[in-house]
Amino acid sequence: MITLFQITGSSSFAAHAALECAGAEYEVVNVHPQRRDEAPGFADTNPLKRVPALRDGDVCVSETGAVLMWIADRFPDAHLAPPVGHPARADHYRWITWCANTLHVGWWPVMVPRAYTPEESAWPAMEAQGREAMTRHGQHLERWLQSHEWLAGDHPGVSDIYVYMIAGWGSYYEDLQIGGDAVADHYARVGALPGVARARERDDLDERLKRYHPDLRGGQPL
Ligand SMILES: N[C@@H](CCC(=O)N[C@@H](CS)C(=O)NCC(=O)O)C(=O)O
Repeated sequence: MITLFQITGSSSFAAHAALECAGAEYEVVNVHPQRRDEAPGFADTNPLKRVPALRDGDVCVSETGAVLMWIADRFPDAHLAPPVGHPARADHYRWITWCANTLHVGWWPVMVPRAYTPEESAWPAMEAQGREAMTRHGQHLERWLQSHEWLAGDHPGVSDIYVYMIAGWGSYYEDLQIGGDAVADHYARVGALPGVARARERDDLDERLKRYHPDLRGGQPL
């Protein structure tokens, strides 16, 4: 049995959506963000106590990109990644890695500048630089999606789901859009996948990835 440790509406959403798209049998353990020690098995699965973390038999996987690649390889019939050796496999590796090392972390100066410095006066400049960087990353994505339906190969895959989640967080900011029409169309295509729609519902998220109940995680008050 696969166990996904998650915090609803957080970075674990992509893993949840990938498991749904894969048709996997799995259970979720809802981790309370402020009481992470209470989730049985969580610290053993990811000593950093960050989500997503996945246990698959004796295997423990954490880090969003790694979890997504694990799920894609574990369920090859779901075509969530081009096969090993296929030229599009290179795009799969590239986009997953880019999401993990650029797009995902690109949000942090915008969302949590205080994590970088306690100097409150520096936060606005940090946020402004972060927004500029996110705009550039959106342009990079836009260029690729202007000529590609999916990020890697002919099927929607885990790299599409990762980008969907990270670009979707742009809806928290009315004045910051990631990419242009091609990214928006891709967002709509990925969001319409039945597995993604089911995960959204289970994570209590609307179509813009906003929480219906911002003060709840896994049904529990924050
Ligand atoms: N690099 C990690 C980041 C995941 C992450 O930031 N998870 C958040 C929830 S959105 C978390 O658990 N943060 C707690 C912490 O960093 O201590 C990944 O890609 O999985």
